[in-house]
Parts: sequence; structure tokens; C-alpha cells
Amino acid sequence: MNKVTAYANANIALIKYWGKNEYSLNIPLMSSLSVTLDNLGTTTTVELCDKDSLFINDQEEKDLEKISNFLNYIRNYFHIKQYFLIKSYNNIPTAAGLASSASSYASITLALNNLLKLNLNNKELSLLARIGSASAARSILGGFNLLYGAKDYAHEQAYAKNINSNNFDDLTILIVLCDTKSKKVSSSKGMLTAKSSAFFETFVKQNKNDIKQSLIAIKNKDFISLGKLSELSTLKMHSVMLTSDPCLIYWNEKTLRVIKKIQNLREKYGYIAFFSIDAGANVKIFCLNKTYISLIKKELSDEFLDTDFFLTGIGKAAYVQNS
Ligand code: 2P0
Repeated sequence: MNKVTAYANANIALIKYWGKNEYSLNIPLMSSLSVTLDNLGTTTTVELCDKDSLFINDQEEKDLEKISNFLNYIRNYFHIKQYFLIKSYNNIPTAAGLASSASSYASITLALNNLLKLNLNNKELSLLARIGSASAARSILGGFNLLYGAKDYAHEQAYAKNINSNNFDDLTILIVLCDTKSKKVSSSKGMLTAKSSAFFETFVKQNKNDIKQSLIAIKNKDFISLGKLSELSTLKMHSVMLTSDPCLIYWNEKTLRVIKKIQNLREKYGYIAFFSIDAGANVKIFCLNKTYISLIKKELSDEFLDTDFFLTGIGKAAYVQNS
């Protein structure tokens, strides 16, 4: 076997993390709670080669720093000497705050696990994927996941664990594409200045309770509580970004108009949806089921002409396609 292909879905955190306690190992300073998306992600083929190279959607990557750090970690940790040719295909825009790095590194991790016969279990896969990109730790798994993080955590403690979420099987997600270009400041770079915000400490301090309350809401199928906690987590994270030095603004005008539209629709129809925004301009809208999402999509399409949408739901764990 000299080539392995694996697929992983992207994920969106309902309770966000922003900031790391250790940057080379990507250990998050706080926990995050995410949903794995359905059919939106990355297919990666890995094969042995005489040097490392990475192609994303058939384009060779010139900046190999992130992938080299990851592959060097694997070579050191597992005492191997091989180099790799990695070809990834995203069916979502790359580096636009749509979690393409999560699905990329989860798929690369799984493909390497198979190619090198590492026989890692889910916890070990999640730990390893996190070295590539912290959010990738969550894309190894399907459904709802909790990625542990804290300011004193060591490598072995920061992995993602699946949470029972049968209550929300019908959760439907509409992604409104407000900007598909790659962002100017990556999440990794943006997080480096998080501590400069006066609000950062409060954001970190509230994380434990945000996670606890969200887990209770999921258990009780309490869509409104989960939505309120999730929206607030997004707004708290973006407040930190806005008040960091230098100031980080990932939103654009359309982002704000979509937020306002959701608020207006809630006034009209009740609490039928909530939003989430990552390190990018795109807005993800969560609905309890398909009925309301169709209504929301129609309202948004009527107002935001020439806008593309992705409709998705709860996705499955990463898997090997062929080897
Ligand atoms: C999250 N984000 O919890 C937060 C919210 C973006 C905003 O995880 O530097 O993929 O590659 O480890 O973890 C995206 O950043 O960054 C992310 P790196 P990561 O989903």
C-alpha cells in the first residue's frame, strides 16, 4: 500500500475558543464545542515521496511552514524518516473562515495513520490532528464534539470527545457566503494578539460555564438556550478580536446585514434560528429542522441577490476512502 485517501468534514464551533497556551503544539487556552458538518470538507491523498509537498485543489502550496511543522512532529514522534506528497481537495472555499484547515488536517491525519500503519484510536487521532490545526481535532469525529483546552493543559489533555447529541439529529445549517476570498490574517496569527484585548480574560473565564450550560441545553434539546449561548460566544470572540492590538475585523457589511436579518426574522417568527461566525465574514445559521431553514433561505435569497449558500446538517466522522 503506497497511497491512502481519506475524507473529513469541516466543523463549526458553537462555543468558540480563541487563543492558545502553547503555539507550536496548538493547545487551546479554553475548551470549544462543535458540530461536524455534513458533506462539506476535504478529501486528501497521501503517498510516500522523496520530499514533502502539498497541493490544495491542484495548486502547489508555496508556504510549507504549517504542514512542515506537522510532518516534522510526526517524523520525530513516531521515529520515521519518510517524506510525503499530499494532495487535498476542498469542496468548501479555502481559508475563508469555513474551517477548511480543520477538515484538511483531519483528513491528512487519518490518511497518514493508515499509510504508516500507526493504528491510532480516535483520541490519539484527535491529539495528532490538533498539532496540524487545533480545530482539526474536532473534525476527526462526527456529531457534536468537545475539544478540551485550558491554560495549564499538556498535549495529552487537549483532544476532542464525542458528546451524545441524538436530540439534535435534525439540526440544519445554512452557510451564507459573505466573502469567499482567503482571509488576510489567519486564525493562528490572529490568536497571537488575543491577550492584548481588555475583554480576553473575561472571555476565557466564562468559557467553563458556557460549555457547561451548552451541554445541559444539548441534553434537554433546548434549542433557544443553546442558540443564545452560541451567539453570545461568537459575539464575545469577535469583541476580543475587535479590541485586540492590532484590531482584527473579520466581518464585512454583508455579515452585519445577515445578523440583522436573522434578528428581524426572529421578531417575526419567534426563535427559529441562531447564527455563528468564525474567523471570517461568512455567517452560519442554525435551525432546529428543515422547515424553517427553507423559509430563512428564501427570505435571505430575496434580499441578498447573487449570494451563494451551502445547506448542510450534522456530519459523520472522518473515514478512509481507499488504500
Ligand atoms: C473555533 N476557530 O473554535 C475557533 C473560532 C476560528 C474561530 O478554531 O491555528 O483551526 O490552525 O490551529 O484552530 C480556527 O482556528 O487555528 C478555529 P490553527 P484553528 O472554531
